[in-house]
Amino acid sequence: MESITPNEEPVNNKLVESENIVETENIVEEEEEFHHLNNPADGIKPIIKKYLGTPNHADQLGNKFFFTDGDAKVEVVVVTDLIIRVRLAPHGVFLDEFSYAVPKLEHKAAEFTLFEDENEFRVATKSINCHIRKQDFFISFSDSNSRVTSTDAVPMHWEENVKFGGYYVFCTKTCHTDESFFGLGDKPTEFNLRGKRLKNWNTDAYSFQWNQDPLYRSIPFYISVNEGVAHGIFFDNTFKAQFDFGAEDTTKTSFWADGGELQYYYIHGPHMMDVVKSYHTLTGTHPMPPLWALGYHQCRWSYYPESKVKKITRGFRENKIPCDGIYLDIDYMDGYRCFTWNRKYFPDPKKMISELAADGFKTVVIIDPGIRVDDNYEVFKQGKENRYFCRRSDDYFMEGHVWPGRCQFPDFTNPEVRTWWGGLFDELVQMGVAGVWNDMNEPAVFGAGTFPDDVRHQYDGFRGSHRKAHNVYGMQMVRSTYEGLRNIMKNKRPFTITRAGYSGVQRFSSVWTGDNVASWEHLKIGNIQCQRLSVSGIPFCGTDIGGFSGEPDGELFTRWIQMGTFSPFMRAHSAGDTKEREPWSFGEPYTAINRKFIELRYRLIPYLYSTFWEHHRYGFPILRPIVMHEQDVKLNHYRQDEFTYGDKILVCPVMEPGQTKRNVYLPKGKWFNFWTYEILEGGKEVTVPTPLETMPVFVKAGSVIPEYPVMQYVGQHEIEEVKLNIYYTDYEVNSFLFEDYGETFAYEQDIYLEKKFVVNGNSRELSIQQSMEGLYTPRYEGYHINVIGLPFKPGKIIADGKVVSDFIVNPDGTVELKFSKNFKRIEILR
Ligand code: MIG
Repeated sequence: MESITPNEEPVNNKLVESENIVETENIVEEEEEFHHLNNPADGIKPIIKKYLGTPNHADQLGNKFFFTDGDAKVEVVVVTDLIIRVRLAPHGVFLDEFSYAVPKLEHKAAEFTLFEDENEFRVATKSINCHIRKQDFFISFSDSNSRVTSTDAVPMHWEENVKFGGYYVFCTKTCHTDESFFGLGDKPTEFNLRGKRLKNWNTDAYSFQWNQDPLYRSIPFYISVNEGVAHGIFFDNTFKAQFDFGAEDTTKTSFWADGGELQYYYIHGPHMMDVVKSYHTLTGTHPMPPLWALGYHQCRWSYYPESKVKKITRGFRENKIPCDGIYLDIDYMDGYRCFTWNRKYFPDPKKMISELAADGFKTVVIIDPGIRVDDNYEVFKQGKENRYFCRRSDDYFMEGHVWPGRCQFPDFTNPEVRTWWGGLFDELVQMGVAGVWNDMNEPAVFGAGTFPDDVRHQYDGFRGSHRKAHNVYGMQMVRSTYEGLRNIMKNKRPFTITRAGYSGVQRFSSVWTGDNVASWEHLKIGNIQCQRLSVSGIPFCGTDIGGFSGEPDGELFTRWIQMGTFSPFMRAHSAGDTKEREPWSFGEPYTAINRKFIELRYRLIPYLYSTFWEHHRYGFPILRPIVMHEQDVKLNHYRQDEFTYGDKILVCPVMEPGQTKRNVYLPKGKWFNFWTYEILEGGKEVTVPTPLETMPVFVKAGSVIPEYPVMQYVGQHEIEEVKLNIYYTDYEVNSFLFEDYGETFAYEQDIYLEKKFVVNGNSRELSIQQSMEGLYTPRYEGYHINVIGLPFKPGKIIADGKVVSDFIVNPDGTVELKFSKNFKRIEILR
């Protein structure tokens, strides 16, 4: 009989059957009693969704609770006080526990209890409840104030996937009128996902467009905000999956996958920030990047030969535009064979890389997954000998065409392959390569798009076809890269960047948003994507500044540099068939403005680095959308232009040509215009002039913003003093400064310094207190303190009990003084 379920979509593409669920079950029972003796095909029932029945039983095993309707089983695991995991086994058999996203499931909840009454079972932690309704197996969650945050609209269900020999698995929850949705990684659509249906299947999406779906990454994690309360759902299933946020039916939110388990984590808020932090406790955070990686990176497809690379790097130094990273795209290789060099273009790569390094440039090289089938090529030979490449299910190696021609592909889901691959970087590292760029790892295959479904993967011993491994392939590739580099580079932090990824990829890599286009629309898309990636657990992200394909004019390029200054990752990149695309390529006034902003990037490195620490250590994102600051204001659920960079700096990129002013929303509180020091009251929109040489940047009152002197690259010279910009406040505000070696893993042994500043003031005085924790001692001795926005003329300054007579009051009212980096308290008095 011909399959009635098409390959792509469940046959019942409607998420919710119109017929009553109970009735469906009756039909099933009746039919089961009837036996066709002569024509078995007559007895085949149409494929329909099956729903959980009624829970008749509960068992407890430690922090795990099991409920069953007699056949299907549901497991409820208390992970922390705020996180509960739910799993469904349609016929009572759970899969082995294994997840690439959650390396180790911690059991941190101290208290949890199972309650039962006539209506429900209830698993309760100190802060949340998971209710299992007896009448219909509806699962819902509530907080300790009995406020229900999430509830099933129909019981969890499944449908036979005959092409797979397993089940599509579904979960459908109630979607409230005012509910908004955020997250899901890199989707190029409105920031608020309400009303959208989206798919997760890593895809090479050259010149993608607004609303195109899916793109390169699969992050099955979303945050709901309803009536001011947030919760998250992390659907840890690597199969092709979909999410529907009230698109098909405005009253329902669903997520489902083509196979695998229905397994999700409910993550309680009540604040969006709490949800993101908890998501990071499951999937991990980004390690501290090498400090240089926070600088500016220059890329192109491709800079070659060596003389061209040198011309570009010289261009930066001659134009006095800071730059740290220089990239070699695929043409550096010999016939696109990974781990080889085209010796005609690069006769002595080691020498070139060390010369670049002497001039402050770190070389990053691209490495793709496709390995050319070529018995004279060492990497292929090793992979073939050891059977490291992916096999089809009929047991021959899977082949596909990519840049090198006919290729086979390492199975990065095999730990042995990852170790081997990681070791291959040895020579590149010995040559001085500082970072690796992983591309095409969706995986992309010319023509076919990606691997066939039947390709087998080792999946860390848990076995998988490509259906299951596809979305994690890229993540495991960059994991292998990162772990290999880390091993080889010993105590030095590697830099990695990947195109594809799955939840948890942030433990191993930064990402860029892929092949965007040089258009104003793409500037907007990139702005949204970076904010979205940030709340989806991927902090170190950026766009191809200028747009990968097409030609930006000077204005668009400059506006993009401005936005990129406030992207966690800042890299310009362009396709091979485009015109020169360096920050000086457009002439004046663009070059000067680009320089000013890239310099600003470098000045703010200690601020960005401290924010990175907040991410790494505490799970805060680097970019924070407005809704994350004020989720209780419904209008903020739709703001997607402005965002904060860390906690203290608010920016709004200019994303229209010729725009001379624009409105910017400032959250409640007082803000300083970064350029003019004008003080503005937040909680409303303000109109800001936006001539090309500037963009809206605001600093929260009371902030201490640390600044490094402008250098042409990180570490160009020893820092003699750190500037602290202190913005006046009349309420107490805390700021942080994180310092360490900037390139080693000593921070894992607590060798770092975490400084805390507390600023407070009134009409007569301003005080700044500093406290420190940690074992690191920076080499500079003093601070250059710059106090902004004092409402009085300072008469006296007292630092650690002593009068400071040496200070300057500038015409703009700022006050400057120098003092020891070890100060405890400075008071500025009228
Ligand atoms: O098929 O390596 O997104 O950044 O320059 C194109 C060449 C392959 C796609 C990447 C792009 C890179 C390009 N790559």
